[in-house]
Amino acid sequence: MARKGTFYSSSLILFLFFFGIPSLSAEAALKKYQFDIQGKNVSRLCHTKPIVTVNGIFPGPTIYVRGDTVQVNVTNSAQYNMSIHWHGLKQFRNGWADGPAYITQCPIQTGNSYTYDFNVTGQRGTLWWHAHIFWLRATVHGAIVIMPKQGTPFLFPQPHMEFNILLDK
Ligand SMILES: [Cu+2]
Repeated sequence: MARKGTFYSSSLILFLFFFGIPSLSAEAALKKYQFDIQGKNVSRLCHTKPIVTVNGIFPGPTIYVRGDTVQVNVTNSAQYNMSIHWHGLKQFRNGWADGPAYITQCPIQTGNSYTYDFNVTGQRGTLWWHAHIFWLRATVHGAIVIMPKQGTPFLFPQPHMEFNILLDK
């Protein structure tokens, strides 16, 4: 009996190996982003100021994800230690990736990198990410857009276009 049970288990594993898990395989994806935190002169309304940015742009890059797993490698080249928080995201079984400095992690020190690795299974919507230490969130922030499953219709007439609006000080 034990052998028979073992046989069934092996068969199931082989089946999953060759055919995948049907409901998950279409969605499962790995999205990788690189965030380089760096100082940059940025102009707004005719004034130029040195600020801390991600990848030299302000606001920072938008993360688009439809799949399950996101990896964001953060390299901190700024003169301030910091962490990144994924605001509003439910960190199911990814608590270590939540990002508040001195709560779930030590801040990423100048010259060091840290890879946030989390999944967004079952979540959707437009949220934002931001530095989670001191005043750095004022300029180190951006949007994270979690799109619904492929083929999921809108709950309203399909919009002509979409763009993100980020409100900051
Ligand atoms: Cu937040």
